[in-house]
Amino acid sequence: MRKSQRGVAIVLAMGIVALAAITATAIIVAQSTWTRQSELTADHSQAQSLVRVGVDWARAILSDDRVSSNVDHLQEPWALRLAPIPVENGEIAGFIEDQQGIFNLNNLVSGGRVDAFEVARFRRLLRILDLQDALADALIDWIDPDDVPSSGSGAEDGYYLALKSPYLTANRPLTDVSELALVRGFDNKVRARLRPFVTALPRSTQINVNTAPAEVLAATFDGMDIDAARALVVQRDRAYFISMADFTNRLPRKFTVPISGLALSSEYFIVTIQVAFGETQASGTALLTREGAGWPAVVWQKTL
Ligand SMILES: [Ca+2]
Ligand SMILES: [Ca+2]
Repeated sequence: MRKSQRGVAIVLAMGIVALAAITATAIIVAQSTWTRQSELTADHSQAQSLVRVGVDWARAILSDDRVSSNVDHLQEPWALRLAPIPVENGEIAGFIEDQQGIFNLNNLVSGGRVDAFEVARFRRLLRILDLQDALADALIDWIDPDDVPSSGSGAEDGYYLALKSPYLTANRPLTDVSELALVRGFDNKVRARLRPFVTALPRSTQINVNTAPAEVLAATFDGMDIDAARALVVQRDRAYFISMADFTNRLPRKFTVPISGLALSSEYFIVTIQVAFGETQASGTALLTREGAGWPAVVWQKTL
């Protein structure tokens, strides 16, 4: 067994032991209930417990990964999508997604100031996705601390207060990408197009060139077209970048990039867990960070 496979096996074993313990509790709870309604409620709370077990399981995988490597790439165990694991009376499935391979919208404003370099990257991403450039202005205004519209297509309190259901501009970093729904111009269609390529992290972050999709790579590097970025992704997925020198050496000829703002590893990940238990289902997502020593921390968690 390869080292990475052994790692997965150990983590899986840990997860299954934890699942077995929770399932045993669930059965006792189920046996002690009399009505169908209370059975369903018990099932649902057990399903939610399994979601929390899944999140802890992701934390274990990410912790294990940090011990075994300095780089983060898509062939590592954390990036594998596992088939649903059967547990007594149900099953649990989940996956982990790196959040530094995609564009962090909170990079647009850093320390209260608009970051022109990051704004240029976001405008390129909008262009690559065939979206309106004006979206960048509205989003900058939503995040920046002042109340001055950044251009004719920007939007501060004046715009939002004039809506049928008025509200105020956040004037602070996004807590989650779902907040985009409140920002001028970010309708369902725009958000669906943008969603796979953007995130909202609690601080400015670097782009991990080992996990970024072609669209994000092309947006990150001024002058790199989408075809060149796709070619780079194809060869990267055969052999990940082991160092920044390795990355720059493998760029198309005559192409130089500023290395600032780039990384080969990641500190932020989102885990998604889906559980079926008895006749109920539960799901949850959590933003995890590996910043600092110790067990990966949960920045936020949502359970349904
Ligand atoms: Ca790693
Ligand atoms: Ca503002």
